[in-house]
Amino acid sequence: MSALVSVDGAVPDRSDAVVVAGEAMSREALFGAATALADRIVGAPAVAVRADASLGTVVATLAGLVAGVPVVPVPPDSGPLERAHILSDSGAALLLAPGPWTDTGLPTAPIDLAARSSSTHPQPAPDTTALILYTSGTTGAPKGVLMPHAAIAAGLDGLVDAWAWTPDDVLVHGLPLFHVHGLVLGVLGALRVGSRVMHTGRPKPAAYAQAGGSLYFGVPTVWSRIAQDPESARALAGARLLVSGSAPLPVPVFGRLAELTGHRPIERYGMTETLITVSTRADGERRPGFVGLPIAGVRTRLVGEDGSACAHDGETVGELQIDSPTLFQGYLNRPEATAETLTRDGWFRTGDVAVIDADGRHRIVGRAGTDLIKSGGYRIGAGEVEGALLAHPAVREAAVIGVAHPDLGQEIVAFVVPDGEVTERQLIDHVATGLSAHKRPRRVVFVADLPRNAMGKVQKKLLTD
Ligand code: MLC
Ligand code: AMP
Repeated sequence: MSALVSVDGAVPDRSDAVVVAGEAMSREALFGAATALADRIVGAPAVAVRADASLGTVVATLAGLVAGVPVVPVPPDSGPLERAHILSDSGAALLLAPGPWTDTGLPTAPIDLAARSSSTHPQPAPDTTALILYTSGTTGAPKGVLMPHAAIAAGLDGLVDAWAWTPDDVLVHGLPLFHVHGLVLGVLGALRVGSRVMHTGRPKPAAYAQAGGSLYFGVPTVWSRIAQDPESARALAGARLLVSGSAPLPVPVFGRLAELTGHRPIERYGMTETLITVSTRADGERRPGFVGLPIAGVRTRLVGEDGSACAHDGETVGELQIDSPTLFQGYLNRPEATAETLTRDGWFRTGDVAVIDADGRHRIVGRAGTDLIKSGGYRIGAGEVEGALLAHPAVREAAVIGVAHPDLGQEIVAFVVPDGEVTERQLIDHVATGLSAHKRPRRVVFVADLPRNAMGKVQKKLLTD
């Protein structure tokens, strides 16, 4: 059994301990099915999971944890290009999928929710890779973040402490099960704590309102949509804690939520590579625009452009760097990219710009570059979308930026120098045939040329302006 999550009888079980999109299972049944699958995959170098919002995804992920086999969650809407990259780069030997996905070239095994096994698997060592999470960088194809069992355990225990999360909680969310927020916090967190979890399928305001939970997770786009739906928002008044993360929560949304629900939301900050490192505490001050204090075991510092330490005065802006037991083990097959994320003394460079006040409260000001876009809480590399556009025969040049958007935080906008006849819709659809749906540009602006500096580099700042 995995030390990260287990059923040990200490937590009372029930038939609807885990509910995903209307399907329910007890913890015991879940672990029985996961162990049966673990029996079949044990010894594999890695397994890929078509990570749709289903109990199958939960069982398959647990099977990997139990067997000590790294799990690679694959976005169910990923286009053939992105999917082929993830499957070959990760070295997955098998694809676990609730339904057919025939074009992958990998052997596929179904996930049987009714199977049961009581075999005992040896506990994986703490440094065993639990998950390989694909995430976008500024350029090129997504990189596989190696996340070990011990980091996930440390990260979840820090949140349990910060949020006073107990087995009495009922966690509700509807986030994708292939990223840290939905999968690590939203599934493994609940299983580690022993709280019930109800996944709503999609994170619609009405579904959150009907769920009757105590602890709610959402990205800012979800909270912004709830804040615009007063009836759904008021239904959350009986909750214990509303938690926002993955992108900045706009201060007006914080205010509106507080007004309608009676709860000042908790905001927390993290990254795929670091898990959640900074959070407002349930028993602490909840200040709009701030993400709170480092969680237990995490150290943070701010570093200026000249490499010197910045004052923690609430005003001086620097790069946020992190030293934490929750850190990844590196990017799979990418030693140079991994080395670039670390300082000489071993701290992780987040690429986020922040201030810290005299009481240690953190405020994220923005990102250092323009090439990582956050749209609806999804991280999108401008370079990957540009590459997909350039593969179209009627595109000569392309530059992709994130533009401020009231609902999504940022929206993806592509500037394209055409080479022949092509429409905006054709280019948006072209991106979607290769990459995940959320990487599609919302808008394509056709231009005669792109603004470049003397070195020939595209000046994205001018495009944004
Ligand atoms: C989108 N649509 C488009 C389009 N883009 N149609 C045409 N052209 C385009 N360019 C379609 C969508 O497919 C959808 O259709 C409809 O438009 C509405 O899209 P949307 O506005 O994006 O809304 P929605 O699909 O409801 O998604 C919003 C959301 C989603 C918030 C639910 O973005 C989401 O799940 N975000 C969570 C991301 C996340 O988990 N991040 C965590 C990363 S981990 P249709 O037909 O489908 O309705 C991390 C660590 C940490 O960051 O700190 O947590
Ligand atoms: P991802 O790897 O998808 O988890 O994206 C990580 C990035 O999301 C971080 O580097 C931040 O830029 C952003 N992020 C996450 N949480 C917050 C937050 N609460 N406030 C501002 N930005 C955030």
